Amino acid sequence: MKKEARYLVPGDYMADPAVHVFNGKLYIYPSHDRESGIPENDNGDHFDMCDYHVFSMESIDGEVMDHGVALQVKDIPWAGRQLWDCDCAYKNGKYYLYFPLKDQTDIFRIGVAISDKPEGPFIPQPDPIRGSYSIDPAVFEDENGSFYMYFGGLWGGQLQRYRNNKAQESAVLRQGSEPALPARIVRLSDDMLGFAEEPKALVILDEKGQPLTAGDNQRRFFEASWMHKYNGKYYFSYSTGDTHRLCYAVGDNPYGPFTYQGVILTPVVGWTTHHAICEFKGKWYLFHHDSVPSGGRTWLRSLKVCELEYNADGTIKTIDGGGE
Ligand code: FUB
Repeated sequence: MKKEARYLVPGDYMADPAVHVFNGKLYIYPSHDRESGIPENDNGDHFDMCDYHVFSMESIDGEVMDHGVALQVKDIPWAGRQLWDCDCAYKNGKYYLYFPLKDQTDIFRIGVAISDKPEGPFIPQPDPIRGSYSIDPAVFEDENGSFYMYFGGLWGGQLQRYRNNKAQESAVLRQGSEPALPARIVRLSDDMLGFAEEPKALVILDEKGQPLTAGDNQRRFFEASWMHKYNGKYYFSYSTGDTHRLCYAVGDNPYGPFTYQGVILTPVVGWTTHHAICEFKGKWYLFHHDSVPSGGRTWLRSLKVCELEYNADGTIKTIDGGGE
């Protein structure tokens, strides 16, 4: 592919890609942005998405096939509102779509829906995953066949409501030199429908081995977890939210700790930044989004892909997002 990023779905607004290779093809699981008319606020109410489409590609420069509606809010028994970033995993002949959605009390939970095909349609389970909370599930299969979910997001993603996996009476955002609120990691149960353990904190350390602090908003975790493995190392990547970067940290196992390494993507046009990293036919790609085609409307985002390159020491070459 050419060096510039390519817009993948020019006729519609798609964001928050999760990407996997299934049956030799790339499958993309994005959020489906729409104009709801809800004013923009820090709670993210303007991200009022109500369905998912799945896309596939046989080559990185080729046609992007839209497989149509894969799951919609009105078919989810426990639904309140807002289908945010989802992800998909394959095990034993079934595809599992993991999605965050507010329940009828306006609390984000993570649900799972099942299909025989990577493109769906997906049939939702009657209830959200027991013990789940917050947003942005990313599911990673390790080489031993274990599946792990990384999740969490601050502000509208409600992660600040939880301590030790329990909801607090009032949400507290950490400040200054306090350790940053961490993303969570949990191993999935063998049937893929639940958590096999209590979710754990995912700690990101600085170059001195100290946890990143809440005040370090150029580097600390905010939302949009992704995990990939490169040369035997575990690369946890994420958005810094209010500083609009995609950053990464490297560890020796799925749980970490992870050591901060640097910036993958500088800010894009639009408030949010979100991504997936995937190897396909011997090259690595960064799937992400920006709000250029919508004229900067942050809730109407467009899906993009560009090549991602590593240096010889395993660090990732920073990509220019073209924003501020
Ligand atoms: O799409 C809604 C939210 O915006 C996602 O869950 C976040 O990661 C951010 O991209």
